Amino acid sequence: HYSFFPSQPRWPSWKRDLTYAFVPENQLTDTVKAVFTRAFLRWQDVTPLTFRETQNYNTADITIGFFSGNHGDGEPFDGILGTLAHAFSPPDGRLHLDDAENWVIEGDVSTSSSNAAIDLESVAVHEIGHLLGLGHSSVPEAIMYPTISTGLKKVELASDDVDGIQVLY
Ligand code: TQI
Ligand code: ZN
Ligand code: ZN
Repeated sequence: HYSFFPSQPRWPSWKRDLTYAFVPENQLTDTVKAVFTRAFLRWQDVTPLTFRETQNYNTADITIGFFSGNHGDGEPFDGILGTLAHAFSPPDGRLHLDDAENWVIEGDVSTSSSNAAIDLESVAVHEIGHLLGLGHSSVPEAIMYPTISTGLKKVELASDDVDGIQVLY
């Protein structure tokens, strides 16, 4: 079953059109950005929310970036595996990914699927769930289930994820 953060935070009802921006220093490729476009669409499809990229990092509701080790928010990354990414609950909007992981994008030959490969899109969909206010689910099929196998792609929302997000929005 789905869960929420304590006190059930969510984006306010007057803010249904959310903007997101990538950390400018990361200089991410269009391939990486497209992964997030797809991940946001999963949630947009089942809520009244919309997501749009903005170039204005300072005014974006949601910010996304890759960081390594200690990056200033008290939740340092730990190198390969362990913590892969984290996102803060609404209305914070920060989504951070561990730059040390072997991130893989399906169909992108420049990302290797060697050892400890982590599918970027799967993690993006999960972390956006946190950004929107979902905690973890006890349903193994759910995107918000707190385990993923290395090399596995899991990007389709389960009915449990949809039920949970539709309670919030
Ligand atoms: N990062 C944890 C996560 O996003 C951070 C975390 C731990 C957390 N406990 C939390 C976030 C409670 C919110 C509430 O779950 S992680 C997975 C999964 C991680 C894990 O790096 O361990 C995914 C990131 F679900 F597969 F285990 C992404 Cl998809
Ligand atoms: Zn962080
Ligand atoms: Zn999680």
